[in-house]
Amino acid sequence: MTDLLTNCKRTQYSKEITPDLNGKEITIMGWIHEMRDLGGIIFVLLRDRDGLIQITAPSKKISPELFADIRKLKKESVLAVKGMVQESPKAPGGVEIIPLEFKLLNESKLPLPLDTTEKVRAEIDTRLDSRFLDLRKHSVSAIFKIKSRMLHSVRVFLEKNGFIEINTPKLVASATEGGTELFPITYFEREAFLGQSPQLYKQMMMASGFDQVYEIAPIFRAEEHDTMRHLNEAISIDLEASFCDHEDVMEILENLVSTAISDVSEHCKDELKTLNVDLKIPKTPFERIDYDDVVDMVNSQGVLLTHGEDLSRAAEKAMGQLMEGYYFITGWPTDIKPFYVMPNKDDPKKSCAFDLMYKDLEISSGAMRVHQHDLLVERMKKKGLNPDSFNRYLAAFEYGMPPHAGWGLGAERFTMCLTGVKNIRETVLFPRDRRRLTP
Ligand code: AMO
Repeated sequence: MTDLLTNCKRTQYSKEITPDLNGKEITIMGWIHEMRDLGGIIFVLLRDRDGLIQITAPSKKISPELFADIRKLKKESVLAVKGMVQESPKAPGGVEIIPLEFKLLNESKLPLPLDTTEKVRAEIDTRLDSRFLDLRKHSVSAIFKIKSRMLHSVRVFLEKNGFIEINTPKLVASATEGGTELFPITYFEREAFLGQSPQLYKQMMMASGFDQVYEIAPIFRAEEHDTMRHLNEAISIDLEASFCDHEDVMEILENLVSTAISDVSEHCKDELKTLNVDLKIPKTPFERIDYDDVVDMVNSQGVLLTHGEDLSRAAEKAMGQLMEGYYFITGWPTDIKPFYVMPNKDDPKKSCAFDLMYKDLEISSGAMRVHQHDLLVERMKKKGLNPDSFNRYLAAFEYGMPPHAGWGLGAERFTMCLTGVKNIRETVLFPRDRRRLTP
């Protein structure tokens, strides 16, 4: 082991170094963001997770050896700097550090595959190829701090409301959301699939009497299309609740969304500022628009939507033109929703399914579920599915399945709403799409 960190511990992050520490000795650690050598004075901008701090090395104030060593430093190398805080209105944050000594913890190779100072823009593919470097940019890491806070507040909200976190298998035997989006894998002697939704398991947990459950986990979808809204691996925030109908879980969803937004706007001020986002906390209840009215609204925009069809991208965009913030689409035709969705009892052609939209983006879908065994079998057959391949799931409906409802909320799509980014890949550390399996 090296003794690089012996007697060398970080005392502060950059953003904790404020003018009131004037004259104090501190130790900071980070990467060299930029170097400016003006001959008699060298400025080193050091970057850590939360910000930048200026190290000012004037030849007249520090030893010639230290000055010469600083001059040799290279961009993006990792440093520990011990120095004296000095108030300086001209420096970023109103302070600078006069170095007393430093340790070069690791040197960076040059040239860099991309510019971490964001002066030179790089294409998304170049950025994703060198994602570890791309993530050093504060405008990129801000997205993940917001995503992290959102997931934290979702957990806190659900725990406060009596939900139990569950973990369900991701290696599964059958489809839930329609067969074409499955990734087949070899499971010993058999074929299996990567789970596209915890749907069947979260429903079975209702038969187990867990009452209210949630799961935050990956879903895998073999989406053929290369779009700004689709990933092949995404994180789904899934919820299921017993003795509830679709109206009940829509209320939970809108409260969760507005609580998370309010929490992010309170705790991620710096990140939102970095991203230039003015986050508005939406008022609840969100507007509910019936599918029949959506058809009329879309058609009124000159985009053709035939009754009974799912929304095309053009139809979503037409809705986005008309709707500002968050809204639900309810009363979906039963025929275009999965087998587990409960038909409306007064008008079975319509269902108890809903989507939550933000402008033109679907961020969640859910429904009251069919809890009656025979109706479920009938629905499967109608969808061309073989009930025999679902026998373990169906058994859960024969021995006391309570009425229940739930939804799935895409963590990345919700993060797009919070951060204003247009490409969903921006919200994933290492995205998986049709063309990308590394890094
Ligand atoms: P659905 O298939 O609509 O419903 O998925 C729910 C939400 O998950 C997100 N999502 C995706 N995000 C990025 N890339 C993808 N390929 C992708 N696929 C889905 C979206 C979407 O709204 N079992 C039902 C949920 C339920 O009824 O409880 C389901 O999976 O934000």
